Amino acid sequence: MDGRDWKKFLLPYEQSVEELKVKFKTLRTELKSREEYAPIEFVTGRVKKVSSILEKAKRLNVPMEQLEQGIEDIAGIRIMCQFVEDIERLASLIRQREDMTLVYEKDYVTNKKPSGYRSYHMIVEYPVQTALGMKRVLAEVQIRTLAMNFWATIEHSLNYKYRESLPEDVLKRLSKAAEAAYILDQEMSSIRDEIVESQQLFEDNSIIISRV
Ligand code: 0O2
Repeated sequence: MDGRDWKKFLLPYEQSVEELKVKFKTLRTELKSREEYAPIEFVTGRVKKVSSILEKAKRLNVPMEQLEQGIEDIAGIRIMCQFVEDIERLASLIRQREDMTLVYEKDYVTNKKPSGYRSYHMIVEYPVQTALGMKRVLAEVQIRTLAMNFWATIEHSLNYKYRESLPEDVLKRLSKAAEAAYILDQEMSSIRDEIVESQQLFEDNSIIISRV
């Protein structure tokens, strides 16, 4: 594929990422305005870089004509939550949606990766309306806490720098940091009710102040 072909190939993925970001951001706003607790802190999304698609295809032995089925995270959505409990609540909201179909789930929250990585992955099929008609694309929705995201972001950038051959001492520190992030999540969960109540009070107060 040349540059123009890649551009065309990635169009439905770009559109899907944009639409899915809007949908999850809207879900957050809607839950908040119903005065319900929203298990979403913030949402990001990206389309995988061509070099990264090719690298993964090579690693998984996916032929070029099977990229659409073989690489499941070309369209990627990341949803950050405050508490570990929010992950399951959000996953169940996603399972109930009628605008996307769940294909399968990978639970790296209970089963962390050897690297220390923790996150909940849901592979969904999303029907996107293009100028040429409807196209079903695969998208990966990653759900994680703020602490898990902090760790994964740092580890990802270090891996990028060292090209996956991290020095031993950095690996050890990362492993300790993953443990610290896990403990932080547990501590926050243990005072979850107090935190949620105080955040709601703060929001109610801000509404009263902005109305005055
Ligand atoms: P990009 O393009 O840089 O955003 P695999 O990729 O095959 O090793 P697996 O189990 O198939 O792993 O994972 P999956 O569900 O395909 O998800 C891959 C993505 O999950 C990665 O995208 C990361 O976003 C995240 N991820 C998985 N493992 C780790 C890890 O050990 N550390 C960090 N920081 N992130 C991880 P890419 O490949 O980074 O894509």
